[in-house]
Amino acid sequence: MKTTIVIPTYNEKENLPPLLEGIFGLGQENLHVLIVDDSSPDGTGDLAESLKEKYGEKLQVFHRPEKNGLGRAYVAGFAIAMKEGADIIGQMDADFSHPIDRIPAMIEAASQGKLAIGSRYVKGGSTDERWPLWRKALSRFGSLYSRTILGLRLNDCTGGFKFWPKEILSKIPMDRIRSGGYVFQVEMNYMSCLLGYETCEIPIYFAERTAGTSKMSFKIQIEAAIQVWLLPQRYKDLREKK
Ligand SMILES: Nc1nc2c(ncn2[C@@H]2O[C@H](COP(=O)(O)OP(=O)(O)O)[C@@H](O)[C@H]2O)c(=O)[nH]1
Ligand SMILES: [Mg+2]
Repeated sequence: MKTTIVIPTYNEKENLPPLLEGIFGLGQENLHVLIVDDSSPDGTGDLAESLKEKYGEKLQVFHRPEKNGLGRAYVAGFAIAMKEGADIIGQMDADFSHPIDRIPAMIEAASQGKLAIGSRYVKGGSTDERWPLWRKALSRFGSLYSRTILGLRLNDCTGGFKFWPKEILSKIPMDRIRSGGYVFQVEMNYMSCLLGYETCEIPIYFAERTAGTSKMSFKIQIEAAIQVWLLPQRYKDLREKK
């Protein structure tokens, strides 16, 4: 079974080489990585190209002309991964917040036909002690907010470490996604739940990045807060079918 992990990058040049080292060092069979870089000014895209020499066809790079949001980077990456025959499509951040050593467990869960979500808020999961209190509160609140408004039966609604069986991902109408930024994670979970797919939350420790900077912004947070309210109306047809 072919697994492709889609990794969006924007200014991640320090993280990319050790990240790929870690992922391919797992020795997991038939594991591929697709980097989606938004023309990072720090040269992450060129660096990714040069790493192809080391990893060969296991590493692919897709370049987008400008920074255009995490959600849109994923939509583009998912389409490529599926077109190239991936059976399982993973998604993870480039900054080591998502634990590489949980990848085999995530693939295992997805191979059973479930959406595997790396979860900070189930037993055994946690977030970095170094995370500032406001960031912890925001993350926790964001999850509860989405869960309550959308009726999601998930403990971690906003996390970005997920593995999709292609059977689920191919049924999600991604052309309807309007979220440009991080709220994309919630929108995808919502659609998957409306379509009746099962999820499996796998506990993770979410580490704070040690290199590079976060791209989270006030604008992204506002988009998320508003979009969550709009989703039920936007997917009324799917809700009614349920
Ligand atoms: N291609 C692309 N990647 C992005 C964009 N915004 C964030 N990322 C990447 O998405 C991942 C998560 O972003 P990060 O800044 O760590 O967000 P945080 O963990 O919520 O602070 C990282 O790999 C970023 O490089 C974007 O607009 N385009
Ligand atoms: Mg991060």
